[in-house]
Amino acid sequence: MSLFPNVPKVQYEGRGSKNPFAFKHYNPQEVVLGKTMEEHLRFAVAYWHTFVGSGSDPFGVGTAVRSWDSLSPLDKAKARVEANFELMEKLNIPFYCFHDVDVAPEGATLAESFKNLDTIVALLKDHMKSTGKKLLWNTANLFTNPRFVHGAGTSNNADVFAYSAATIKKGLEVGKELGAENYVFWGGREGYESLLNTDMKLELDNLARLLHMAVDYAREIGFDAQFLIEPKPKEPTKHQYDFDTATTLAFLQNYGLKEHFKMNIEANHATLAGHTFEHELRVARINGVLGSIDANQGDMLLGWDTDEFPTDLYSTTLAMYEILKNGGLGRGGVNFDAKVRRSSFEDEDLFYAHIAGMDAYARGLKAAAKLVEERVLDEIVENRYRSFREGIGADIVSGKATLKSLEAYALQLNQPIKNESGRLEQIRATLNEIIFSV
Ligand code: XUL
Ligand code: CO
Repeated sequence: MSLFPNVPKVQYEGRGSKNPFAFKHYNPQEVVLGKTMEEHLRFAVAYWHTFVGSGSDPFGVGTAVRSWDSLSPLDKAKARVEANFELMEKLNIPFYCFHDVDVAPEGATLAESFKNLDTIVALLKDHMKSTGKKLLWNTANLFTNPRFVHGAGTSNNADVFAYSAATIKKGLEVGKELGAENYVFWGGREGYESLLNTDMKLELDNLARLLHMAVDYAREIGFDAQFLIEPKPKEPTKHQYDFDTATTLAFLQNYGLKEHFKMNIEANHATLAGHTFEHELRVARINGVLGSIDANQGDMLLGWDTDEFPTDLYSTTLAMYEILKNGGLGRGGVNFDAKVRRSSFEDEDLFYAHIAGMDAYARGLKAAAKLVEERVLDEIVENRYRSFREGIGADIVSGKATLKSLEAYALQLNQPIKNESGRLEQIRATLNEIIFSV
């Protein structure tokens, strides 16, 4: 029985198609720079937004109208599994991602929660087997329940730390059971409200202890997923420890965890941290830790995580540029950590939203491939830094230069020192031409 009877299978019809249930740019088998679009993009559905999200906000209850709304918690969970695989099939999306509590209702005890999870995981496994769909990543929700009021791994309460550890242990077992390609850690409440009552050093040490335990346990059970850590500066906590990529990287290095983790970079988290998405991707890329992305976009007029479906072609182009320069995302993918607007409450909107996001990333990929192929930015950057390839610049780069030799050089320089224009307006015009040509 179909849960989305009004939605046909979505196919690629190409530019100019007026069919709202068709891709205009995402053509899975089209080859771009030697790989198919499907291989480049590895799209994933975010279970929480798509099947659990209701459209509620701090001022209003949910608006979404779903066929499973009136069912009991466990039947609702089962209906959502059906909905997940039908939506993935109709949209030709190969992967999905979930938190434990997205797929199965929490019980009164931890043991009961595990039991509910086991029931749904068995169902997910059956569907994965019959459809060939895969799990990009799973994670443990250590932020919604009131027990996490003071944090999870960074709680002041050791019982909460133990509960969190048990939940992660189960998450790793579930990941192994379902063949997850990655496992995500997002520290939703791993931060603080005020330093007045916070032992920052103990909290950070404990967070590292918990992550080391997870690394050890995954090894013990033979779960070989890529571990990902997802930075976010704030919300729900006022200050979150995994503020941005650079901060998270320093934490991982400080605690001997860097070799075990890569980053899951989310566009809206980047902008909340005062960065662009491409900045976060660049920092991850040049440090060898770009693992996966949560594809969405924020609203620059609002100061919170609006998790909109990505439609900004500038952003998807520059994101895909970083990803191509990274040699791809490896075992990672493009997870739509995005929700339909509260006013888009019909089932069909879930499909239109994914089509919009997939087409925006396909266009971003095509434009980025052109930038790479034609070496547009490479040439600009190479030319801009050419002074470091000869003379004194080459001495600096090779390590031959010292403060003394640089002083001798600087003393005989003609003044004023000559600089060249950065040509930013011209570069942006070129970028416009490329984005709108694909
Ligand atoms: C929250 C967020 C999470 C993580 C997974 O802002 O992005 O959904 O992606 O816990
Ligand atoms: Co996310």
